[in-house]
Amino acid sequence: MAQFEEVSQKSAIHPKPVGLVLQYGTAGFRTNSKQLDHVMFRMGLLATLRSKKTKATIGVMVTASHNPEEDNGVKLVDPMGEMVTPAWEVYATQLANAEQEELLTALKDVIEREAISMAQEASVFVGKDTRPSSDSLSQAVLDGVHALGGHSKDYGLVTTPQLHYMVCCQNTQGRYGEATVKGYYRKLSQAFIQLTKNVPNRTDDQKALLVDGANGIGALKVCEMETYLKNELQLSLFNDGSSGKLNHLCGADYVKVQQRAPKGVEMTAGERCCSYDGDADRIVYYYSGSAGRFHLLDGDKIATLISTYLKELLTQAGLDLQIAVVQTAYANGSSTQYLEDTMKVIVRCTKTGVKHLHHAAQEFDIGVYFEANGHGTVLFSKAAEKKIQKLAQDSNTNAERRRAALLLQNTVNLINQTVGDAISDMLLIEAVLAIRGMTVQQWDAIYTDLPNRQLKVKVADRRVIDTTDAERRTVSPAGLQEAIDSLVKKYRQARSFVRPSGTEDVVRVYAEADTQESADALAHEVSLAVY
Ligand code: 16G
Ligand code: ZN
Repeated sequence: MAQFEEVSQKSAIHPKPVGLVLQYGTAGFRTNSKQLDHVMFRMGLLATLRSKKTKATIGVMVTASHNPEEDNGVKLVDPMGEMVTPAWEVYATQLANAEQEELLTALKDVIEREAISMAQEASVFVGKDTRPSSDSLSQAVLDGVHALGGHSKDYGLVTTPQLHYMVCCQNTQGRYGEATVKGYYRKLSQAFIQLTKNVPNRTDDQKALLVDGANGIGALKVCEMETYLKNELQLSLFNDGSSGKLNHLCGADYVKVQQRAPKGVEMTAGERCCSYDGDADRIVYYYSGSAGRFHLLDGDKIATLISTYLKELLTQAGLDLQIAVVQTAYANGSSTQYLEDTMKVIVRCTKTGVKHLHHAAQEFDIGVYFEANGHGTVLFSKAAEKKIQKLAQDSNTNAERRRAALLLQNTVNLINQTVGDAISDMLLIEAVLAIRGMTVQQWDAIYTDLPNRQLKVKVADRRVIDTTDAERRTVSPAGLQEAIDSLVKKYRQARSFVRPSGTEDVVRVYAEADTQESADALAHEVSLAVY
């Protein structure tokens, strides 16, 4: 077939290094950018097949998120803007690892197994982050799409969540919004302005926010968006990419793991600051307290703020909708306790990785999900959205209920439900703080984090560690869990777990306890037990 000849010819321009083996991990392929050209071409092929199979537009994002600038990566986006379904992650790995002469066989194998009609049209949206390697790598993706006769739209530089949003808009015929970057800015900014316009006496201080753009795509995009916000938010942007290196000593991952302010951000006491990661799908907040102490507000604090706000609005609106918060094992024990015991919301724990949280959140009327590292969003079921909309439009409803319903409706519009989105989350947090008249310190004081420590351990083969119970317990190697249990018993309010990383060749250790010294000691002792 002519189509396959084209694939053969073009793949020769994107040859696979012999013997190189890569794995579609938690968030796609990720490694040094020099090893990825053939993977990109092949993901262009696979996205085209996925598009034919689903008869919908598929997304391909070229990014390595918070990883160093020299790395790159690629993730596939399914029709509703969600991460690609796990069965196709397996195909992605097979296709990426097929040696040059096996590529057509591997491709035909997918076509056969999925009974794909090659006559079906295909459409693929492509986006990329600001890494120097992203230009040529996204071109390789496009080459792959075209080699199989697919149509493409190249969005160029966009954040990961913007690309997810475009795919969802396209496949819902505009019901979710317009599939353009401007359409995204308009939808989010209008919702933000609607939410904040009736907040009395917002001072300039309350509108001011320091943003660390991690020297990445988020910095560029939040700048573009600023004019749409009509001064309702006054951003001071640091690490905007004009001089610093991507993710280097800055960005959400650095701030969360190091528990310190990023380089280059000049913050004065009490000022609200936030950091995005390299592709702007994560956000964390922080401020400098009295005596210059650094205070971090991570994904758990964000989930608490948002779920508290939503629960209050539901009560005011008199809407009987079930709200749940989805976390991972990394969620600080204090946050879980506060949500369950004080807030009385349902809390679920899933394995690490956005797709797991997203999936669990879909089971509720309203599912708020956040990883402690700042990746998260809120999902509303279709039925919940309808109820909210109906009440917001019901002129017979009393004023208080209607006001709450209108706030809920604008909140729905402000949220990017396809995936965690630093810009959308930032606007939501800013709106919630404004509406509730809260300072960052008051938000921080909702509960006090238990001191905690994360460590990485290099082992010969991390796959010998097998976990259960949403990664909170190990089942192998034999004896490890018992060892952890007995170490944990030595400390107060203590908890610890280990899990193999899905993105690096290491085992991760997490420990929390009543004091920082205890958390540090426990993490250290557990890491010794892992060897
Ligand atoms: C990826 C995941 C992130 C997760 C992290 C864990 C997505 C989009 N990203 O970055 O959610 O927290 O991996 O990494 O799913 P680890 O397995 O190395 O700890
Ligand atoms: Zn990211």
